[in-house]
Amino acid sequence: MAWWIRAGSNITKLAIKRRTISQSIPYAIRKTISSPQNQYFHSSTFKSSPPVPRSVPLSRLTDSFLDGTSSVYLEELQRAWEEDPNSVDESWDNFFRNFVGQAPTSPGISGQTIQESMRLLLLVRSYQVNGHMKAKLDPLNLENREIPEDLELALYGFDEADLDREFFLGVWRMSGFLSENRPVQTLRTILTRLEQAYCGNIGYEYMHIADRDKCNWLREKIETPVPTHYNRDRRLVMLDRLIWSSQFENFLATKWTAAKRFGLEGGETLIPGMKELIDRSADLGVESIVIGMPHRGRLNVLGNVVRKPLRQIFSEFSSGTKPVDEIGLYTGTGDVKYHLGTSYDRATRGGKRIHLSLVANPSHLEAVDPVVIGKTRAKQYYSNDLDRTKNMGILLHGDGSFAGQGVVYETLHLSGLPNYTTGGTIHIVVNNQVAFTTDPRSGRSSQYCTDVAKALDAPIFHVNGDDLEAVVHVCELAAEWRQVFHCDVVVDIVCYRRFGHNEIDEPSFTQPKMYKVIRNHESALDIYQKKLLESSEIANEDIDRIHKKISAILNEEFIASKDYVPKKRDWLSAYWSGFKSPEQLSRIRNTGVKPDILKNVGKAITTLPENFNAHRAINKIFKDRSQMIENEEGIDWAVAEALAFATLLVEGNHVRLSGQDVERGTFSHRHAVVHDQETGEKYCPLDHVTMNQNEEMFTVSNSSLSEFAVLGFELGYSMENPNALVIWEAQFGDFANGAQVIFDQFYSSGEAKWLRQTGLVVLLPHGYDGQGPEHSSARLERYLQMSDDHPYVIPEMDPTLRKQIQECNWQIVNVTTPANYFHVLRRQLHREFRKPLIVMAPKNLLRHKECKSNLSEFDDNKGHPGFDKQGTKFKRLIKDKNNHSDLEEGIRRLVLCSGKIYYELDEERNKVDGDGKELAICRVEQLSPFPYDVIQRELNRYPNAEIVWCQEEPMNMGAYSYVAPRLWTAMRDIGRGEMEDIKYVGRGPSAATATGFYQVHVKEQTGLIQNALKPDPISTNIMC
Ligand SMILES: Cc1ncc(C[n+]2csc(CCOP(=O)(O)OP(=O)(O)O)c2C)c(N)n1
Ligand SMILES: [Mg+2]
Repeated sequence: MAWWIRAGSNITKLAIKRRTISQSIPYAIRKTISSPQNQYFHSSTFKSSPPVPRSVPLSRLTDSFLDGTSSVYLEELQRAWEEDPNSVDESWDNFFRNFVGQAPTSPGISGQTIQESMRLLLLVRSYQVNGHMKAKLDPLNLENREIPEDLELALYGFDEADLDREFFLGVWRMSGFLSENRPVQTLRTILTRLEQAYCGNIGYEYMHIADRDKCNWLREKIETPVPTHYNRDRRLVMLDRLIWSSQFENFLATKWTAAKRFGLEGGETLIPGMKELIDRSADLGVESIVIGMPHRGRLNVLGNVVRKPLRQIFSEFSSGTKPVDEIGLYTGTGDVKYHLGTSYDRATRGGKRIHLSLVANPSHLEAVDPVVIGKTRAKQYYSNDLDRTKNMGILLHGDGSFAGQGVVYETLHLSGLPNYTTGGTIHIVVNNQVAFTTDPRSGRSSQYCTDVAKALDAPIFHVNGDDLEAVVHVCELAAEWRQVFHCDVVVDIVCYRRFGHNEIDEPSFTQPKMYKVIRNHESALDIYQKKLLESSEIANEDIDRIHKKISAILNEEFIASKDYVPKKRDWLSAYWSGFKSPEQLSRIRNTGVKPDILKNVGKAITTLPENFNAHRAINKIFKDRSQMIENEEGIDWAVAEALAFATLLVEGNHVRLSGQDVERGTFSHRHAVVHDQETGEKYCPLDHVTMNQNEEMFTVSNSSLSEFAVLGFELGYSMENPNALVIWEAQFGDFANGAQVIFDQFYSSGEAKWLRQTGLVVLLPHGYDGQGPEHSSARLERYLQMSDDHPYVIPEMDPTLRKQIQECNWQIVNVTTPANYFHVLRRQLHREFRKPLIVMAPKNLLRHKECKSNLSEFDDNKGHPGFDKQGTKFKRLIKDKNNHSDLEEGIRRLVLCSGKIYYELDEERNKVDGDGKELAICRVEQLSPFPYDVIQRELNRYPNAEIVWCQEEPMNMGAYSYVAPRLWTAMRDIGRGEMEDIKYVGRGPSAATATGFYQVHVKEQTGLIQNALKPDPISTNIMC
């Protein structure tokens, strides 16, 4: 521990001791130290001996004001002094010298004076650290906060009589009160400004930030010589905006008395605050803002901030959001009005235009956070916003959800990561001090609902929501902070909720006392109007004029809303023009690539630079890879993936792969980034596929250890521009359940609810190889259950008319060859629509000797097994390997399966039916939407075969319950049998996904494989 901590503590003890003494013997000590000479500090004018250093036992070092932040400060001083004793004030020079036993430079300095300065300094620090505890944040004044002792003068040995004495505060290279231009001040001046700055209607929390420049910047803004004053023009604008905010809610309340709108009443100052924040951001260079927010005040933000036409909002209130009379136009399922998103260009106060988009969100609080951040990051990429000053994210939160939802923390932690940062998000908490019916006391363990942001070094500005100008002030400050420091900041608007959680709720059931106060509490608008009238700057007529103007517009818009005809779907942003909605047929394209391109990119992705000292094993891998390309055979999974990425890059697309440990690959198979063993330098072959390739065009990035936030981020990223292959890979498929909200609320249903497409790919490692219950299953069944393709109706399957995929919510594949993986990835971009793709990714197939493809299967030349009428493309079903003819009457069993179990079945078949005369095995590569046409083709090929569905997952898991009704539908349609003709061979129903005992696993696995291929007919389902 630094010696000065002991010193500081010593002084604290002195201060405490002195206070105790002064209580019994008034002023006894003060008299000694406040001799007339030291009212003005001049180091040369008085002489006394320096204080004798005294050590304090460690056990007594518990003073609160020598906590982390004070210590950091003093440590800084010590460091500065050690480097250059002249860099600190002479008094401190002497102070430090005393403690290290050196002779002071100026023997005339009073130790007592030094102590006074130090105590004062500690007082200032205490205000900086804890002043917010005394700030008047609660408009209802119900808050019962204890004011910390370290904000009391007495603790530092001062009292009333000292107020008009001048003190020396030091001349540290410090902003605000401790700046060089005001070293000598009276205690009263210091205290008054400390109280004004830190204990008014704004509570600043920033002393947890370790960066000195950032703290100084804030001190400069906070510790101003006089409080901020807005001129009449600014005040009129603020007033106008507050009236808009207040009248908007009143208007909705009177027109739709029983509708739920999650009104903003009690927190109306949010709207002028946000508008000022946006104006200020635009002044500072921001051109586009992505906003994410919950239900509270959403309509108000949509109408007044984003400027969605009021007539449209009103029309949606009256008739819902589904457009009528638009036959054939895809409308999806729609969503309730307070979840919808929109985007508009808005004029700002400074005469600029700024693009605002409010992202649609589900009811799940905070789930939209990472989506907004991902979208913002994508905007930065596509607009070449290298310093991230043109595109910014704003997230609004409720107090309950900000403190309670883990995704908040997960999202905050993306903020500083190189491949996820957006250069700072502005968070605004509409802190109405209640969450539905829950009081903060029951809702969180931390003092503030914003404490989670302290982990990030984000400054937090708490503000009394009744004080419009204070709200505006901190909103502007937040905008400035973000543009200067490019990191997150939090504005906590402490307000209240005038009505219940929604308009039909009764809040007094649960918060009777609070609501008694609220009933008699003046609105923020009344308070502000009064304040302006009192200042005589604005007259009653001015206020009336604004009210009348706004109410006239609201009424006009209401009348216009009656004839409002919803426009054609406005779901395609500029980048998406030409993309097709589900009802517009998109041609099926092939995805093969010219052989010379394959060879060229193949070389780029398998070559490491000369003089690069890769690990020996990596060198071998790259050598093998280069052989694969050269010999045009034996292409493995990793090379196939890299070929897909490389060919997409050559075609000008952006490729981004993120997830835990994806650079190397969880199974040490990808090696997308290679590390020089001597220099530690990294090399990413896929960054060198085209000439002068933009560094970010191919991005592969290890992510933070979060599923929810990272998947949400990639989802948001993928929605910005369709010409990108964006992939999230789970470490093991089972971990994806940590991101379940994103799957349920966004990924599977976003297009249906909000008409927003995404081509995001999710890779979920899946497969039973004896690793136990947690690392075997990616829970295929869950995704299949959420697929919306009809189990009993076969859609149009003609290749020229087929829209099956377009009409479904997503695609789920369980691919078994490297070439098919290559094509399914490329297919994502080679079509005129975008659709989510979930891939059950392999584990042991990554190195399986049979799981290899020839380079010809990737190319577009005729004559290889992947080539058909359309050219080379993804195969939804892989036929039996024995090249059977169109009719094989001798085959007695058709085993249908999916995924890596195929290779085990095939191995067994080689033993029991080497020439493939009796058994046929087909792989269903695309499970959803179900490939009815090719399934029927295979059923017709083997008219006498028993039909078996074989899977390695337990019966209640895997694809069985999804496949069974669809297979039946396919069979029935061609008179090929009924449900009971489908025989199941696999594991029995189970609670756990897999056994934890390896021996049991082996027994089950061999059992199911042997049973699926056994010589006797299969008369009943077999469970192993
Ligand atoms: C993840 C999630 N859990 C629960 C809910 C149900 N819910 C809706 S609003 C609400 C209270 C939110 O409180 P707060 O964040 O303070 O916002 P406020 O409504 O007070 O503005 C709850 C629990 C939800 N929407 N999302
Ligand atoms: Mg709340």
